[in-house]
Formats: sequence, C-alpha cells, structure tokens
Amino acid sequence: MTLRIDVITLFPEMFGGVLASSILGRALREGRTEVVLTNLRDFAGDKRGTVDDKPFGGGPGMVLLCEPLYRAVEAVRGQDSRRGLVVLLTPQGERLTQGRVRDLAGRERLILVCGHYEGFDERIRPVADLELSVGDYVLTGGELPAMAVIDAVVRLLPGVLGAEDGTREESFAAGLLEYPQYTRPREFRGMAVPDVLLSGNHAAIAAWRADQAKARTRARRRDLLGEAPDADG
Ligand code: 4GX
Repeated sequence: MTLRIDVITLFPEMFGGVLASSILGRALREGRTEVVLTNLRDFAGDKRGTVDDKPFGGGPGMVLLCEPLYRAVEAVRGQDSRRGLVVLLTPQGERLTQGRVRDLAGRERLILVCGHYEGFDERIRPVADLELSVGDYVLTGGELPAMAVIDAVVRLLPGVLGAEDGTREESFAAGLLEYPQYTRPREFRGMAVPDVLLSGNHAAIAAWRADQAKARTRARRRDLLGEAPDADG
C-alpha cells in the first residue's frame, strides 16, 4: 500500500510547483505516493470563510479557530480507512530529524496540518498526534515546513531514488555529514581534485571519504558526534 499524505492548509496553491517538479513530481506521477490537499477555508463556519479571530485577553495578531480545523481533520480522516498520523507544523514541535523522517516514511498515512497567522487556539493541540518544527526560526505559515516534511519523506519511499542515493542516505544515518565530491574538470580556477580520487584505488578512496566525513562533521557539527558544540554554536 502506498503512503497517503493529506495536507490541510489555507494556501493549497503554494504546493503546486513543489509537487509537480523534480523527484517529487516523478514520484507522484509514478504513483509511489499520493498527496491530497484540503483547503481549511472550506470548513469555515460562515459564508465569509472565517478561520481566525482576535485573541481573548487582547494582544496583537489573529488566532486560528479550533472549530474549522477539527472539522477539516475529521472530514479528511473520513476519506480513507487508514487513521493517519496527524502532524502539526509549529516552531514549538519536536525538531525534525532524519530519524523522524524515516519513521514517517514507514507509516501508511500522514495528515499534515499547516497553520497561518500568529498562532492557533491552544485547544487545537490535542488534534495532533505529533508536533514538528523544521528549525528555530519563524515562518509565516506551516506550508514550507510541510513541504520539507513531504520532500524528505517521499525521497525515502521505495523506488523513488536510485539504489546509489539509498546508500548515501545511510551515511547520514551513520550521523555524519557528507564527504566532499568532485566532477570534471580536474582543475578549476586553481582548485585541483584530490589525487586519491583519480587513483583508481577504491580502498584508499573509501578511507579518504570516511576520514573527510568525520573531519567535516567534527569541524562543522560536533553535536552530531555526540560532543558539545564549540563556542560558535
Ligand atoms: N517549523 N511556523 C506555524 C504558526 C501557526 C499558526 C496557526 C499553527 C496554526 C514553523 C517552523 C513555523 C510559523 C509554522 C508559525 N501554527 N513550523 N505557524 N519553524 O515557523 O514548523
């Protein structure tokens, strides 16, 4: 059974280019997954399509209403017998990692909920099985995070990438950054390709790459090695 991904959003048109292009576009055309977009506006309680209101207690900005969102989640749920994991995109969520991406890719159905505006009514939280954040910065809505989740998940589905890329994913599974890569020309603006890569010695190449991956991870992302990050973060 192929993974079904539902997206509940006020801006379904934002997804068009991303879902039609490149690897994601091909995966969808080949039926390796299915993405169903649902407009939250369709679940407003009035003809004007109201989905937000001013916060009780005052303060700036608008707050997403619970009722349209619960109606949308329940309607979307009913479109398929698989229950689906409801994922809310928010900076307050668990930071997305490749490990979580692997977990999501193994499920039968995901329901991604994208909020807009400054915030949402706190009572929306229980509708979600999981809250995810794509990083510690503030976006205008959950759509770009949802696209990041879709992209990262779909590339792991069977048949989406070649066998070669499948192995590359394992290097990140090992918790390291990628080793440096080169292609032609052998020299570009005074920068030469390391001799070992032209040596034809596959064992030496593998050792060099392992070494580079480790050194680069230590220099740039010590946290991935389970060590404290340095003073620069
Ligand atoms: N990683 N944002 C969420 C707020 C919001 C409003 C209504 C739900 C309902 C973000 C991030 C992120 C901006 C998405 C604020 N949420 N999401 N939105 N970083 O910045 O995931």
